[in-house]
Amino acid sequence: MGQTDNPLHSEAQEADRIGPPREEIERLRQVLHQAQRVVALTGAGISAESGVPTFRGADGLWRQYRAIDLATPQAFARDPRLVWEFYNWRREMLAPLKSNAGHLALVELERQVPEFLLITQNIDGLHHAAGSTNILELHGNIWRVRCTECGEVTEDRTLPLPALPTCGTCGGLLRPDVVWFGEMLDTLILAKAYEGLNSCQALLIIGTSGNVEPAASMGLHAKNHGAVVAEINLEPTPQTEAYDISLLGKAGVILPQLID
Ligand code: BV8
Ligand code: ZN
Repeated sequence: MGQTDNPLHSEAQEADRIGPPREEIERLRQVLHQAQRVVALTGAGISAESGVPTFRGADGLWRQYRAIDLATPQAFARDPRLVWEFYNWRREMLAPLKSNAGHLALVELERQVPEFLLITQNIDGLHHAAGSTNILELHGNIWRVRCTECGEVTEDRTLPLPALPTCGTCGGLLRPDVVWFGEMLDTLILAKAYEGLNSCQALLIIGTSGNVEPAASMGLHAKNHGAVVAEINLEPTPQTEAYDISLLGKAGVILPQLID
């Protein structure tokens, strides 16, 4: 497909307009039919069609709200009120949003394949809301809070939470139960993720720009362990060349075509 004469026509728009080639979709459908164990790794792109801003998009959280500066333990130590203002704003924005066809297609896929594991980088809880069950939340969940003193973790959907919310058990300052930049991921969650990546026959990587580690290296890890790796994304990523299949377009349009 040559470049169109209209310079404003971005590659992503073009890809979205025509969709991926039918034979590539068919090839991936075959792989999924034959696979015993399938893993899906998702990022912000799968929630974009629900109205959740991604991180790097034009309206992205990192452009407008310096998310990468606020989503750190240093920022929270320096100004917990500002960081809570950021998370309360995201909670209020997320609260009315619903899962989309992409999330629902993964619920259906979980029903169709013998063994399915969903690894998500998203903290919005939309996979759970859609009905997925075997989920690993690599970066936590914005609807859970954790006490910085006693460590108690609870789900709290209060909108908004107080400016500086405190623990019901010990009175300590609460923080969002998410993984910030520079923080280690939960070791048990990571162990389960790599157990799935080591043993799956097919890995779908959906709606992630492949910039944030350790998630960004999980595709290559699965490929080195013998999996067929397929990327479903609006645009190519730094890892696309290394994968077996690349379907360019919207997750909510492509994923339903992969299931019966
Ligand atoms: C760690 C929760 C070990 C919080 C998130 C220097 C200093 C310190 C650390 C580092 C450093 N250099 C590297 C690091 C490691 C760092 C990292 O990777 N940094 C990056 C920025 C370089 N990683 C960490 O710190 C991790 N911890 O490594 O521990 C360690 C310990 C100490 C010191 C060093 C190492 C922790 C990372 C977790 C951070 N927390 N979220 C919050 O959200 O508030 S990350 C957050 O951003 C998300 O969870 C997500 O993971 C990430 C955004 O990425 P994406 O999901 O890919 O979203 P993005 O917008 O980028 O892309 C969307 C894609 O979808 C696009 O490609 C778009 O085209 C596509 N798309 C859009 N619409 C659609 C679509 N596709 C399909 N359909 C559509 N409709
Ligand atoms: Zn406490």
